[in-house]
Amino acid sequence: MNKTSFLPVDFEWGFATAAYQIEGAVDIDGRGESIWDTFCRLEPTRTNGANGDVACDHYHLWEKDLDLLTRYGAKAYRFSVSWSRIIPFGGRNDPLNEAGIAFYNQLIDSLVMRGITPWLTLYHWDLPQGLQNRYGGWLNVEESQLDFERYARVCFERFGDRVKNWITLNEPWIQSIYGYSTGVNAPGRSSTNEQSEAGDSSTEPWIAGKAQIMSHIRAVIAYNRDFRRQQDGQIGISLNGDYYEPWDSSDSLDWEAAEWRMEFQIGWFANPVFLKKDYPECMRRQLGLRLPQFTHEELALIEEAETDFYGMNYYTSQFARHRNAKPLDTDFRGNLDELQCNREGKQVGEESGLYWLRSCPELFRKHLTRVYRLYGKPIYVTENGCPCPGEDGMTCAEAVNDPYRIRYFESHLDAICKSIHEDEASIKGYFAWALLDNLEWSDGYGPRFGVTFTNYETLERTPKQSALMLRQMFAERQGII
Ligand code: LGS
Repeated sequence: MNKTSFLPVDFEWGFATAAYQIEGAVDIDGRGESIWDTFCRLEPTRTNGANGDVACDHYHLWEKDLDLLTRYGAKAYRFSVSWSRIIPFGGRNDPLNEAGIAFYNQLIDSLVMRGITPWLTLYHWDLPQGLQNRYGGWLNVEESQLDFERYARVCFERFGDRVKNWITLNEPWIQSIYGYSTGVNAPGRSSTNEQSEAGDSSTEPWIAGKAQIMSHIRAVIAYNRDFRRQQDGQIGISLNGDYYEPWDSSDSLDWEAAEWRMEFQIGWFANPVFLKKDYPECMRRQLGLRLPQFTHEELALIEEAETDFYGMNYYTSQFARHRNAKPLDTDFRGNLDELQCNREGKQVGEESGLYWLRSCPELFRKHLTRVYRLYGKPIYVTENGCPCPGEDGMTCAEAVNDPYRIRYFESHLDAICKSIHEDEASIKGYFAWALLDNLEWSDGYGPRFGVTFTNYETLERTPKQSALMLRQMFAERQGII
């Protein structure tokens, strides 16, 4: 094995999932409703008729899923907690649900007994419907951050003796933009999409973004002040982000557009969280006061909150082409077009089973290195994966043979190694998305991201080749075999 393909022995690796995508059992043991239950029920066409009522029934079959992790040799497992299982109505004065807490306690106990490190995401998009009803959920910055802090504290108190790795929020960008601009995710608000609830896409995404930033900040402060000394863990946030190259590499405006695109996607959250400063300049310039300001008190909290790591969710990359016309009020990209071809007609990466996802490991390397240089925190890749071409319609026997996914993983691990060895980035872990095929949000059960095939009729799980190959790849790279 080439010297630059090595990964340190303590490099963390495993598989990831999220509660609503796998658990099912939505009305069992006192769980309260979440905005995703409502979203799927009210307008089933928005999710291809799918919902999370059963999903992979992980709530009942969790031991089988942990058996898979053991079989795959995973060192770690990233999962999310459903807020409304812990606090059915969600609020800081609402009662706890001991049965929900017990579910996660047994899961965590079993992981620890198996020697698998739990990585717990507090929020993966399933806001309690109670908070949506009570005050509009993420649109109420003041209330939502206090309720999130209380929820986080309950999790630190009840799970923190065994959980040492915390991710506050998953992809606040997607929650804000898909939930409040395009309306394709819960709570499905948009001023442009006719299928959605009427919302104001020129302001709401930016408010929802601020509510999540402040929620993260408060959870981090709570951890650092009251739990860190005793529990000795780490806490971070998972941000999505594609890498953007200029559409015309000889045009400085396209270079600028590519940079702005990444600022609108990543800097939006990473500036306050990691650099402890205001939103990126280009956002303020385009959005003006539609982008909410931070008050002095909020800036003091931002200053205090020390976040330990950057969780990176990465799938694909694109080209950015600047626009000359004045941006629409609903524009959230930075006034540019996103394209899969550059000016010379060169396509970005290699096609996968989803039109928006093209495999671009070289650009992943650039992305890792850029993020490390800008924000200076250790990176854990908290999601990376793909569906294979044609996998959507395959039988189990066909799908378990997944060389495309194996190559995707291998080439993305190569990119990580290059970024570590040649670009000196600090990258400390990798989670493949996903442990098993699951509910792909508004795309329903079509796209299969799992390393395990899920039969949605029988709920049977069958390992794909990539699951076992990943174990092999890490063993080789970590010098274990
Ligand atoms: O399953 C989700 C994966 C799959 O692809 C996971 O829950 C999320 O955290 C994450 O967002 N995931 C994901 N992201 C890529 C989203 C790009 C969507 C582009 C659609 C273009 C119309």
